[in-house]
Amino acid sequence: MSTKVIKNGTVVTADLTYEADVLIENGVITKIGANLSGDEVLDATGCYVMPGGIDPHTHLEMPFMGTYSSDDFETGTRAALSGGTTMVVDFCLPAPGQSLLEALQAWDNKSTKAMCDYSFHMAVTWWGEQVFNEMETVVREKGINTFKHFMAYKGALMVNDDEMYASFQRCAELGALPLVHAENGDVVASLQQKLLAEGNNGPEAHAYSRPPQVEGEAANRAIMIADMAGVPLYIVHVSCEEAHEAIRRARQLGKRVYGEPLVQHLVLDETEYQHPDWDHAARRVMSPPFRSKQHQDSLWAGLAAGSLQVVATDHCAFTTEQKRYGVGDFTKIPNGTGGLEDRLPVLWTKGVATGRLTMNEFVAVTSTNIAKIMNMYPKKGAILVGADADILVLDPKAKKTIAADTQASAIDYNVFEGVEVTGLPRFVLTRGHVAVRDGNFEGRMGHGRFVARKPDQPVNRALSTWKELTAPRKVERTGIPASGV
Ligand code: DUC
Ligand code: ZN
Ligand code: ZN
Ligand code: ZN
Repeated sequence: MSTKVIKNGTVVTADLTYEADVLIENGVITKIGANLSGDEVLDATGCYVMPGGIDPHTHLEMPFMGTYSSDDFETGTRAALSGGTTMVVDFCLPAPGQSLLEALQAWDNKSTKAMCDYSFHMAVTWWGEQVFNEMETVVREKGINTFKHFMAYKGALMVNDDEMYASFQRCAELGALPLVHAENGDVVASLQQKLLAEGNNGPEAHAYSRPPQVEGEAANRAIMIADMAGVPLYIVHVSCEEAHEAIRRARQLGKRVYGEPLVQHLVLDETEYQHPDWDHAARRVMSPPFRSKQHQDSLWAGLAAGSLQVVATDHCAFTTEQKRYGVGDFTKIPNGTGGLEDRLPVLWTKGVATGRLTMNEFVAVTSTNIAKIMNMYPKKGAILVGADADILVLDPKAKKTIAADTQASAIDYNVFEGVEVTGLPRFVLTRGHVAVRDGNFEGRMGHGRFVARKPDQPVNRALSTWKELTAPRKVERTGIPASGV
């Protein structure tokens, strides 16, 4: 069996930085140390050898808002690998009323094209006995331990509080982790109608219809509901101080609540929606929308302080033609932006190169923390003997200007167009196979495998807050007043 060795690099993990060679056999790291040799040498002189990025939030070939997101498992995972991300966790989205297992079959079929490893979250888009029962199969037989709940998209994907509470309790029983898209869908729907009635139909109105308060309210509500269900909680795409504040406060009280900002929200702001070009603004329509600088500062601070743990993309790419479904009515612009290829270089440039994040924090928020929260550490997210050889060799001196013309994604623009980035992959390995070599793509369609994730990691078994498990006491009364009238 042929071996590979990554030589002369500096290993950077979530907690250590040191010089070492890394030996790979059969897709797994088998030795880390000085002067290792192997059949093939990958020279990492001047580079950092890190766990490949994990993007815990993608929507590939997903039916949504009357169309399908345009990156599929081929172009999406090609984009991922091109930018140093070696695993994605995609959302399996049953239509309301559809069987979870049937939806999962569709996702299994689509994902056979994947070039890197992948896993799924299951969305709970409706509630009933069938969902309750199928959740157990999803966890125990299908290797999925995370369930997503939309608190927005009223009349489509949204679940109400009673459904969310029931599903959270089910997650607690199964040792699974609930995820929420936290926005108050009722308030959003009513703001949308008001804005349209006032003649505000352009893409800027999308942002006005989803102010930070709708996110802050929903984040607080989800945290309290999780607390009552006795389950930890993961809040996706945290974009504002109001939601971050709710997470901070919950964590300070001992609740296991995790927050995931997106690289887009860290770097791009609400002025994008004021652009005179309709296409420019519409291409940036996503939910939650981009915010002001003050919110960006809050998110950066949260990553440094540890109150926010993960940086994702919510990669849900639509072409300009698809965005134009919303000409004359902003509520019909398909929500979503790309970012899979750009997440690591943009976060390195705007985070590590500016001093806002250390290199170790960079690895933690782009890979290791995600692997731990999602129960796949240390198979993923680690440079350790026995870990999968999903490795990014990052050259901190390599530079490029982000441009749609040269990207792997299947869409015709890039929200980071013109941003100059440093810190690019010299090599990217997916389970030991070289997918990027000196900037050239060598990935293979169908190489990716599904990563099953178990429930009941200790952190997921813990109650949201510590409680002594005693049954509530029913009070026996002798004197019962006669009913009135
Ligand atoms: N937000 C988006 O912008 N797109 C996909 C789904 C979501 O919640
Ligand atoms: Zn969402
Ligand atoms: Zn423009
Ligand atoms: Zn999403």
